[in-house]
Amino acid sequence: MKLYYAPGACSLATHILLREAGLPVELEKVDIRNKSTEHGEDWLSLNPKGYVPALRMDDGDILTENLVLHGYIADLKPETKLAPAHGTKARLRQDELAVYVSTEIHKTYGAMFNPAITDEARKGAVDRLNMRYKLIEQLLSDGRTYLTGEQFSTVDAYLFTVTNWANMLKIDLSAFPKLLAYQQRVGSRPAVQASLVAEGLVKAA
Ligand SMILES: N[C@@H](CCC(=O)N[C@@H](CS)C(=O)NCC(=O)O)C(=O)O
Repeated sequence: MKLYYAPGACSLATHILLREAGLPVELEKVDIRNKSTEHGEDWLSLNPKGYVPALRMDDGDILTENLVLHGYIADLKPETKLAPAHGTKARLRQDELAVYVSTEIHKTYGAMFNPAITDEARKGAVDRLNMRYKLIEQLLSDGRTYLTGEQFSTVDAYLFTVTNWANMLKIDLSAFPKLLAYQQRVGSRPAVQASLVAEGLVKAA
C-alpha cells in the first residue's frame, strides 16, 4: 500500500494509523498546491479530487476520504482495536465522533488555511472551533485517556492531526486544558512520533 500525503496535512492521521496497525508504510509526497507528486506525476490524473489523503491499495486501486481510509485500516487489523466491530453500539459511537471531527472541526480549520480569509470570517471560524472543542473537553473531563476511553482509536489519530494545526494558525486553545494534555499524550505515542519524523515535522529524538 502506498499513502499519498502532504506533510502535516490531514493525511497524517492515515499515516499514524498505518504505523499503529503495524502495516508497511510506503509514502509518496504530493504538492497539493501544484498538483504533482514527488515523482513528477500529475496528481489530478491519479486522483481527480486533487486532495490528500489517498491510499493505493495492493490491487492498484486508489481509495480516498479520510474516514474511509481510517475504517479500512482498522478493519485490516481488528486485533489492534483501532475501531470496535461493525454492528456494535461502540462502533456507532466512534463513527459519530469521527464525523464530528471531520465535518465540525477539520472543515472549520480548513477554511482558515485560505490566505484570502477575512478577519470576520476567521473570527467566525475560531468561535465555531471553540464551541466544537467544548464538547471534546467535556468528553475528556471524566479522566479518560483517549476520546473513546482507554483504547487509542482512529478518532484519536484524526483529532490529534487537525488539532495540531492550531499552533500554525495561532489559535489559542488554553481554555481547553484537558484537550492540551490529550494532545501531548497522543503526540508521545511511538507511532505518532515516527510519523511526525517521517513527514519532516519534528526531528528524530
Ligand atoms: N473530503 C476529504 C478532504 C481532504 C482534505 O481536506 N485534504 C486537504 C489537506 S488536509 C487537501 O489536500 N487540500 C488540497 C485541495 O483540496 O486541493 C477527506 O475527508 O479526505
